[in-house]
This record gives sequence, C-alpha cells and structure tokens, in this order.
Amino acid sequence: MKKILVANRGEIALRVMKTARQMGIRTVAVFSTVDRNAPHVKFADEAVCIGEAPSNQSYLLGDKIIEVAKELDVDGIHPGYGFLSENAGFAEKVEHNGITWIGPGSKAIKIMGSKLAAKDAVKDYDIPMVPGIDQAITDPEKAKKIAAQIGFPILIKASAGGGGKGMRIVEKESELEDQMKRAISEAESAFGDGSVFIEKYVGSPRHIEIQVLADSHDNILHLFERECSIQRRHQKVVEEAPSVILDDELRKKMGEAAVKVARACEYVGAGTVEFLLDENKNFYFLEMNTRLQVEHPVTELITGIDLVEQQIKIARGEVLSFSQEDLRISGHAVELRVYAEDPLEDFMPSVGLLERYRGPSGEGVRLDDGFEEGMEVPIYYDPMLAKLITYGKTRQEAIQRMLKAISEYEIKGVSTTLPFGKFVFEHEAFRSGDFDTHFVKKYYSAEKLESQTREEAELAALVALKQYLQDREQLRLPNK
Ligand code: MV4
Repeated sequence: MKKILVANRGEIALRVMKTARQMGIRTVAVFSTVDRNAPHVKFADEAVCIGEAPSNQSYLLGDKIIEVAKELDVDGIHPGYGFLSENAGFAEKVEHNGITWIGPGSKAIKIMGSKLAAKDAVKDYDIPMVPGIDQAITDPEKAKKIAAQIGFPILIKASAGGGGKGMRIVEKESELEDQMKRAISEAESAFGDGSVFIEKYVGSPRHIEIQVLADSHDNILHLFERECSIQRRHQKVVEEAPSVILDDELRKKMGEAAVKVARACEYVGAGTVEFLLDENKNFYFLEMNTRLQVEHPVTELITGIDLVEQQIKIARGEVLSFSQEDLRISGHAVELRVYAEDPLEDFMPSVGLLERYRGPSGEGVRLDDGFEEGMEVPIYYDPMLAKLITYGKTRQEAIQRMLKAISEYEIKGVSTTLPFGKFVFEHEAFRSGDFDTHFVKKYYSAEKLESQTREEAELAALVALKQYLQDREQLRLPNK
C-alpha cells in the first residue's frame, strides 16, 4: 500500500495521515471549499477539493471521492469516523473499484447498522443481552403482554436508531400504546425504517465499551475497555481507560464477550463493542460500532498499540503480530473532547474566528486537534475542536495532568467546553469513580460552573493581594 486517501477532515484526518506517513505511505486529503486551508489539507502529500461546504456536497460524496482516488492512483481509503465510515454501500463500491477499504467488510457494517440484525447475529454466541425482544413489534396488545413479562419501566428502541435517537422510556402500561405509536412514526421519518423493539430499562447504567482488533486470518483480540459514561445528551464528553469499576475477572468476561460479537459478524479490522453495566455489575451487549472511534487514543495510551497502524496492516492482509496474552494495561488515560460550544449557554455551538489558539504540551499530554490560530471554526461540521488526552502511571496522575493541561490551553474567539471539563475532572463523583450515565444531568449546571469560576477568581484576587502586601513588607517600599 503506497498511497492512502483519507475521506474525512479535522483532527481524525490528520491523526490517520500521521500514522500513514510514519509507515512510509503517501497521503491524499479531500476537502470542501471552507476547508481549503485546514491542517489536514496542508499536511497531506496531495489534496483535492471535492465540493462545497455542506457535507452532502463534499465529504459525503462517495462517488466523487472514489473518482479522485482512481485518478490519483490511491491504494486504500480510510474513512475516519462519521461521514461515510459506516456506509456499507460506500465500502462495497470502494472495493469494487479495486481500492482497499481500510475498515470492516460491508456485511459486518450492515448487520451492526441494524440493532435487530445485530441481536439476531449474536444470539447463538452466549452473549448477555438486556431482557427484551429481538423482533420488530407493531401490535400494542402484544407489546403489553411482553412488557408485563419483562416488567416496567421498559425502553422502546428504534432498530435503525443510533446514539440514543428514537428511544422512549415507558413507565407504565397505560402509556405504552401511545408511546409505541410515537416511536414507530418517529423512527419511520428519521430513519425510513419504523421497526422498534422493547427492552427492560436499565436505570443507572455505566457505558463501557471494548476495543477489538480482528485480522483476516480469524484472529480476534480485545484491547480492554473504555469508560464512556460521562456524556451529555448521548454526546460523550469525557472518556477514560481503564474503567475504575472493572476488575480483572469482569474485564476478561467482557473482553471475551466482545470477541464473540466480532466473531458473530465475521468482523475484520478495528471495532468497538458497547455494553451497559448495571449497578450489580451485570453487563449487556448494546451494539457494535464498525469504525475507529473518537476516543480511541485512551486505548492507544494504555496498550501502546497504534490502532490506525493496525487498521492499515489488517487491510493489507497481514496477520496480527501479537496475541491476547501479549497485551497488558499500563497506566491510565483520560480524554476530554474540546467542543466549540458554550457550557454556560446550554452548550450552544460557538463558531467564529480562533483569535488565539495555543495547545498544552508536556509529559503525558497528547493533543489531537485539527485547528490553528487564525482559523475560522466552520458551522457546517461537528463543533469538536480537539481531543485533549493525558496519561499517567495512575488515574490520579492522569487527572492531575489533565487539569494542568486544561489550565494551559489558550483559546480565544470562541467559547469551549474546557471549563466544563475542569468541572468534571474536579468533581468528587468523578474522582471517586462513583458515577453513571446520568452524571452530567445529575451534577452539572451553568450556575454551578459560574459560581465555581467566580469563587476561584475571588480567591485568586485575594492571593494576589496577600502576595502584594507581603512583598511590600519585605521590600520596605516607601509608603508615602
Ligand atoms: C439503554 C439504556 C437503558 N436500558 N438500554 C443510549 C444510546 C444507545 N446506544 C443505547 N442507549 C441506552 N440504552 C436499556 N435497555 C440506556 C441507554 C443510555 C445510554 C447508554 C450509553 C451511554 C449513555 C446513555 C445515556 C442515556 C441512555
């Protein structure tokens, strides 16, 4: 493989190209008109404009991207995350055009794109699932019978849904029929597929996901877990590895279950198997993400494995060069997603000019970003500016380094979630490890952040005043 096209933008496009270059592979960027001066375009060996700013006129134009790849004699296409990364049709077309798809087979993408198909695929593999049904349901009377069996509250989910879209909690039977009708029509209009199903609602779960790697020679490994419970409206904000809640025994069990899920869909490449973990540490398979995830760096830091390098090697048909026994967790990593959003204004996107942009650096600090000072943050794409990742020998050290890095990060011109990140990493519930997916809803408010910031400013002013008075004493400055 001599040349790779990265069908993406921002930090992940850069991230992929950096590994490709290290491997001696040439890189091709594609870009939209607003991204013409973006870092991923400057970094690439070659770059081609593929259209206007809106994604559906550029980064989602699969045929156009394949055309560019063929013109430039590209050997492989890496899709990053989002955009075309989980589009089975695109993966297929890439391969049909004689280009290597750096991702899983289209069959696995298709299966995991449907929650019901995923349940069906794994049903003979002895994988724990939330009590519920594995068939689409439309008849409210039948739904009532099933709900009575599994017990309220229940959750109605859309088979084609993802990221929490189309989910409805039903507390009691009298609400069921109405909620089901709404769920079906919502799923119909949002995904063009009205299939919904029912599960027992797990009230206070943690969200734990397992990284897997599978080569095309039937070897499947797991690279342990990531704790992703700190999220806001299904948008992850803080991730870490390992999770404080797993012991070696549970880690092994969940890792083995994840490997079975990958086996069930004949997975090849890097993938993530999502689980819910309830208060009694029972785990349940939720879904599988058939792409490289945003939060992959925390896994890289604790395992020492470059996941993009592995993706490329697997796509080249190589055999994994290590086994499960070779893998160890070393140290602890935490990640903060830095969004151009205002945490004091209900996380409203805050686009504009990056008047000042200086990232932190130092021991145990990794910054994956795709912006530079003087750049405009475009309104057309995800508002994530950067991922700040810190590593330490212990969780405590990783968190300390994170707080220091947050304080050194200089961003002016747009509001960011940096102060929100500081709130999370300083919070007692986070530090003690006693939290679930309701952390943000339960503990965070703009008022709290504001008063915390005000108190700190007052304290800083007092410290400065004290120092000033002390200095004046010691210097014996003339008073009048
Ligand atoms: C659940 C659940 C509770 N019980 N399923 C949300 C996104 C989708 N991937 C699955 N999700 C959930 N499924 C049952 N049976 C709670 C969630 C959920 C959640 C899961 C992971 C991370 C954050 C979440 C936030 C709210 C709800």
